[in-house]
Amino acid sequence: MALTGCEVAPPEGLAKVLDMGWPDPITPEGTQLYNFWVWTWVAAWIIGIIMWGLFLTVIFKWNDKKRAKEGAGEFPKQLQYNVPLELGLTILPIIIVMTLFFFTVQAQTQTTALDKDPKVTVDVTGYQWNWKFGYAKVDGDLTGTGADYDGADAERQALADKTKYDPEDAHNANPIHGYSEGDLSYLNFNEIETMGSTEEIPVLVLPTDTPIEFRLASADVNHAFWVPEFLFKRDVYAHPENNQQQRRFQIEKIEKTGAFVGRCAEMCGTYHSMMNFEVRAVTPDQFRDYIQFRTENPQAPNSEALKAIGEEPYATSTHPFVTDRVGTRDGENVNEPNATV
Ligand SMILES: [Cu+2]
Repeated sequence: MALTGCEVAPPEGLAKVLDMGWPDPITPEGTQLYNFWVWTWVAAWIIGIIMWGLFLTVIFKWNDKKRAKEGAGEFPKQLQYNVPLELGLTILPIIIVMTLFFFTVQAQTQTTALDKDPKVTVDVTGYQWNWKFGYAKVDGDLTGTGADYDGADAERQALADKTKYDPEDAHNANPIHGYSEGDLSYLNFNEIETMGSTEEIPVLVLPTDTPIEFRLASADVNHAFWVPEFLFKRDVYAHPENNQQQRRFQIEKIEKTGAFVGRCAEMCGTYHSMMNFEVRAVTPDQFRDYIQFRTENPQAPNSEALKAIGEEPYATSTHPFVTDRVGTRDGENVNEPNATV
């Protein structure tokens, strides 16, 4: 067990042991959850060591064999009905549970709070088995023009809204609380979108040091949006509101630039494990150039926009997978990064 924690040089090494494999967080919310996790383990270890110590002391100091050897009587001195001790052993666990509860609520409240005044709002659509990202709103100081950017695609949204009801003369019209089974009106559509494919991992470009809102929805089954470095995941539902799910969550900021892998964390079918994406955190200046490039070049793919701001054009934290069944039988299921097929 000790050897599995190979990186042991303090202080980073010690943190690696205490965080039990959690990645280093890149958001304030992640840091809060990280600290909660580590300190819960510290408290658990302290209590565990005390309890094991007591068990072992009792087992070895006052066991029957040892007492027989010492020529002591059959029973040791009986110490039941010690009221202060029993009161203490009742109150102490209550204090421990209350302390854990307090820090749980604190971390959870900060993580799920929707008062972070987002400057960028991203629509995330999960589907079997990939992701689509779109920019719904970008604040004026991040657009390059000074004006707020509204990225909703009114035309496609209007088309989606039309799917809400079946024509009344259809067979079994409007079966779900009056809505059509094929209702897609809850999905969000954007002018600038980044869509994953079998050949290309979708790269979601986001600025650092900026509050960001994510709005999640699934086009089919349940998925979950998970960036390990956020130390947070949220289920992605179809009809989130009807399913009593909060589709929005916010982060105060991403604290450093870089490429961070994202994954689907809800078993969603055959290629669930290949449903990866990448968050590419860039500086606010780069992000401004990126949004400008994509609004001015609506036909250009995401990779070109990334190249234009001096970034790697394709995902660097993960790679696409071959998803045809024939090709995966020999275990060679890794695509050449970004090979064109
Ligand atoms: Cu999924």
